[in-house]
Amino acid sequence: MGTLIALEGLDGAGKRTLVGAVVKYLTDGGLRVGTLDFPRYGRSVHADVASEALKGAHGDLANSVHAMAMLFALDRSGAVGELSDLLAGHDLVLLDRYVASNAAYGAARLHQRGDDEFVGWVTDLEFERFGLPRPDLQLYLDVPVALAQERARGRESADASRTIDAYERDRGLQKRTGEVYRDLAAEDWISPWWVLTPDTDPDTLAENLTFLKKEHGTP
Ligand code: DGP
Repeated sequence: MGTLIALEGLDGAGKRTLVGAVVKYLTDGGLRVGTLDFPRYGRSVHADVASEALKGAHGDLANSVHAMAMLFALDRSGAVGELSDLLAGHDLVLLDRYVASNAAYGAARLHQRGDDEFVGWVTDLEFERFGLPRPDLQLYLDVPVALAQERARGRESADASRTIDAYERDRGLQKRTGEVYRDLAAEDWISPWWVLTPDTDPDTLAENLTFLKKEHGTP
C-alpha cells in the first residue's frame, strides 16, 4: 500500500512544476510513483461543470458555495476506485490538489477559518460519506498572493486553454484561501502538513518524502 501525499496551494503557486520535479527525482531513485490531478478535467463531468460555472456558464450555479463544493467533491468521489488502484500499485501517490482545496476555497468564500463549520462539512462529506482515503501527508506550497496571481495571469497568456476563472481573479478570495490553508497546516488537519515556500528545493523535498515512505514501510 502506497503513501498518499496531497500538494495544495493557490492558483499559480507552482504546484504542477513542483510535482514534476519531485516525481522525476523519486522515479530516478527507483520508487514507483503514481500521480493524479484534481479537478479531473475532461474525465469527470462534475469537474467540467464546475470549471464552466467558474467561467460564467450555468446561470447562478457558481454563486452557491455548497453547490460548487459538492461538484468538486463528486469529482473526487468518482475517483475512489482509481485512488485505491494507484495506492495498491505504487510506493507513493502524489496528488495535485485534494480535499483540502474544497475546505480552503469554500471556507474562504464564506469568510470562515480553518476551525469553522464549513471545514467540518467537507470532512464529513468527503472522508466519511464518500469514503475518500485520508492523505498520509499534506503539503502546502505557501506563495505570496501577488506572485501566484502574476503566474496565473502569465499562464493564461501563454496557454489559451488556461483562462483564469472567477476564483483566480478575486485577490481577496486568494488571500483568505491562503489564510485557511495556513490554519489547516497549523492544526495538522486530517494528517501532518509540511509548509513549503517558493525556495523549497524539489530534490530535498523528494528525498524527505523517500524517508516517509521508508517509515511507512510497505513496499
Ligand atoms: P485549478 O484547475 O487547480 O487551477 O483549479 C481551478 C479553480 O477551481 C481554482 O480557482 C481553484 C478551484 N478549485 C480547485 N479544486 C477545488 C475544490 O475542491 N473546491 C473548490 N471550492 N475550489 C476548487
